[in-house]
Amino acid sequence: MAKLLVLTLLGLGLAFFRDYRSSYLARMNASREVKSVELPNCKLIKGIETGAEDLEILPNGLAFISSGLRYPGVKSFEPDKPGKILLMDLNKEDPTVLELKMTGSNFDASSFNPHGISTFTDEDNTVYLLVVSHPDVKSTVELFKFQEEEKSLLHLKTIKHELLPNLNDLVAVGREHFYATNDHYFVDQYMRSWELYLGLAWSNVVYYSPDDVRVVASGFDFANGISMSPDRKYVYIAELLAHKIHVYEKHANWTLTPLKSLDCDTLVDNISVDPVTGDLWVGCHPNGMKIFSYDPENPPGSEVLQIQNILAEEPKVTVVYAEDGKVLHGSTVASVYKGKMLVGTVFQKALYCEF
Ligand SMILES: *[C@@H]1O[C@H](CO)[C@@H](O)[C@H](O)[C@H]1NC(C)=O
Ligand SMILES: CC(=O)N[C@H]1CO[C@H](CO)[C@@H](O)[C@@H]1O
Repeated sequence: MAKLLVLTLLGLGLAFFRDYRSSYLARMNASREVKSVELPNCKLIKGIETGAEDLEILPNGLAFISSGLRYPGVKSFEPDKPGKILLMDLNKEDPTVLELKMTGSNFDASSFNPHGISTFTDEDNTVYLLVVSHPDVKSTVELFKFQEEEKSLLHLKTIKHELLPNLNDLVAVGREHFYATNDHYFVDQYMRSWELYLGLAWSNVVYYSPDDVRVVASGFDFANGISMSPDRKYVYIAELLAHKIHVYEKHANWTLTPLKSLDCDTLVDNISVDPVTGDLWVGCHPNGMKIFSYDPENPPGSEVLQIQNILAEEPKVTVVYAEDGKVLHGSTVASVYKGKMLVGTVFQKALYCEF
């Protein structure tokens, strides 16, 4: 009898883990093949070899690129070097990147570990750059003022808060005012893997302003990229491991209410919104498993989706670019400006394309 009980318990335990394992593989979309979609006029950007995890293009064609992310469990080609912010002028023919100097008396550039970024332009046309950073595996938002003449970023402030424990990305609505995703990846080594493995969906979205901070959406299986419609009425959130883009309605009191979600066949990372057309451009991982266990012989693939009319009953989803990782390992973000497109990756290169 006791033996039977032990066997039953063992069986139940195995079944439990088998279920979780298969759901884990499905969430990671472990075995999807990538059908290649090529673009004719693309080239790798010189000077980007350690990732371009996030990027944002200003309406005037200047692009900010965050490079050199060190993320536990994910490959880094320069694990001992601090990250940096690069600038690229997409109005130039054959644009190149330039590393922005970072200044400010209270800023420690040696522990800078940039992740998601967002800009805010005020009435005087001053551009502020907000950067999620992970100094010593913690999470902060670093606020910089962009000084175009000097090609530098003046550090103004470090923002930390107990409701911002493990940040991924943010979208600025003011100078010190944003929505941010906590992917819940940076809890600790042990919990991180179990949460990811079991799909506990502890990830959330937080509204931050200097005098009001609150969780405005929760229960995500790894909330990743966050962005906003050009009319600022809707917030878009990418739920990486559920393969979904969520649309939330934003209210005057900054609360968010869910409006709809769109299923994608891929792990959705960063979302950028074309300020002219309102289309969403999404950097995706067709095979999430390969991101977390890097093998140069079998690298993670890349995929870029364009989503038109997201509010319509049947939005139009186009795979603009896809390949098996020979060119780009694990695309995280894509953004467009006047017939040009930039595609970034977690830890490797970036691509510049002309349509
Ligand atoms: C915020 O505004 C929405 C829409 O007007 C309303 O439904 C909600 O109750 C408000 N929430 C709070 C906390 O004020
Ligand atoms: C393991 C797994 O769930 N793989 C899926 C990845 O996505 C493709 C396309 O949607 C599915 O056909 C696979 O079954």
